[in-house]
Amino acid sequence: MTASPSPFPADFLWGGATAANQIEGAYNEGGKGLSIQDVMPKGITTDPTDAPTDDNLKQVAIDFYHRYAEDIALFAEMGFKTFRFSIAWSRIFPLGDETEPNEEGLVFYDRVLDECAKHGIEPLVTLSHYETPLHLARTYDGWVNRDLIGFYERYARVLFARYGSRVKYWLTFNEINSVLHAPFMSGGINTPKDQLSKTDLYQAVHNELVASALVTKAARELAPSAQVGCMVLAMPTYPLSPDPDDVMAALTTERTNLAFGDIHVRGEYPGYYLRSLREQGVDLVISDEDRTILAENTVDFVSFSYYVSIAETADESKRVMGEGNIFPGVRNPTLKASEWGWQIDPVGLRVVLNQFWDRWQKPLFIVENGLGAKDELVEVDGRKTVIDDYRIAYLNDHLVQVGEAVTDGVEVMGYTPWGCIDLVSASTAQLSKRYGFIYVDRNDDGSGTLERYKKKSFDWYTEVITSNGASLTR
Ligand code: BGP
Repeated sequence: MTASPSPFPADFLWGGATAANQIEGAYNEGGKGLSIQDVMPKGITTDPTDAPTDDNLKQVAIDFYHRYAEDIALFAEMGFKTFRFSIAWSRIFPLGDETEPNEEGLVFYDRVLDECAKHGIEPLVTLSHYETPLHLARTYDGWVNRDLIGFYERYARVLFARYGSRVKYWLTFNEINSVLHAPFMSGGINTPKDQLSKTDLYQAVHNELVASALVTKAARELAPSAQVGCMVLAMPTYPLSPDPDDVMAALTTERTNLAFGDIHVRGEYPGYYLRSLREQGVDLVISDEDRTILAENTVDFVSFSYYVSIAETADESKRVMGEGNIFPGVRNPTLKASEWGWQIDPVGLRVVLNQFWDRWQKPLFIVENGLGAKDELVEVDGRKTVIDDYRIAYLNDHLVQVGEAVTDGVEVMGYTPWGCIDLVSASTAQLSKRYGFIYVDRNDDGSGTLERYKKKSFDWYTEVITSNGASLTR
């Protein structure tokens, strides 16, 4: 155990990350419309229901809608410099295609921002985090339809005009590359995945990319001091063996994710991506105006989630699949996995930081990382807590690698571990898959008091932030 000088810059943004649909609850309060999450009671593993059902934990989630002040105060107690949350599109535009926003929804986020300001916490806001208004999914087939671009731009303009002077960091689409794998959750695409044509799917991707660039442009007009980043799901992909065919296979798989950063940073479709579209028989509608919008409105920074790395091989017989975040990958035999089968690879975070920096030379923001685990609430010295040494070890080891990347010369803006307070899981809609520094007393069957309890990791993270990373165990 050594306390060496910290490699982290003095203005490093330590914090935590959440999403509206996973914390707020109040799914039908304050004039909110339904979102796609309101018909996904079991996460992405099952088909959406026709209408909301009582077994959907997200209807109450962790009740952040009513407890935000208490929760933000707890984040402040840990010393958070930043708090990542998303704005629920359906609170602002309940159907999504209205022309006037819902004032009550805007007021709620005014209050959240006031609370952040009170504690000197810099908000980091995601515009769209897997919560497209349901009406846009059911009536327009979500992002397959170009009309969504206009609806999203209108929504973003309302937010920039209202909050632009108070929010410096904005993210356009959470894990934009996940639309290829989870079209309903990520792209509000109502057509079932197995009936969706490749052309429709990639057209939806294109529409989101154009929308991302258009709102970047809008932010520059309406909120000139703001910075806009893309948000990609990062999954470093290693060749399963040194066989050159495996190396090429790994590169090809990884490029299905890298393309999204390439387009956001370089403002054009890379050649390998166009080739892949051609070979899949995909015929996209891309206007000259779209090309100009993409080229002229590239991002200020790149943010990403990182939980797992995967392997890849050209040899079909060796493609033993493991779990991944949203989509699976070939299992890496050298790594251990979480209780949910996600392989744990701290060095992969250093790899991806270096790779992205070398590739794009844009500041990088790690806006999700963490360990989903089952926790046991115990009593220590008359206080309820969780002794989550496994979570501390996971986060410590990943942060040590972030420090290494910083020492490598990578520009890292900050680190917001996922689910800084326990929340409903995106993939499985469970509360028992816990990520937080703060335990929330709510169970998968909906029982529980919603009381908050500080875990052991709460004190650990406080120390990490106070020491600017010097307290990490290397
Ligand atoms: C990311 C999502 C988050 C979050 C996280 C953890 O893909 O952006 O919303 O949920 O993964 O995944 P899960 O909740 O499935 O454990």
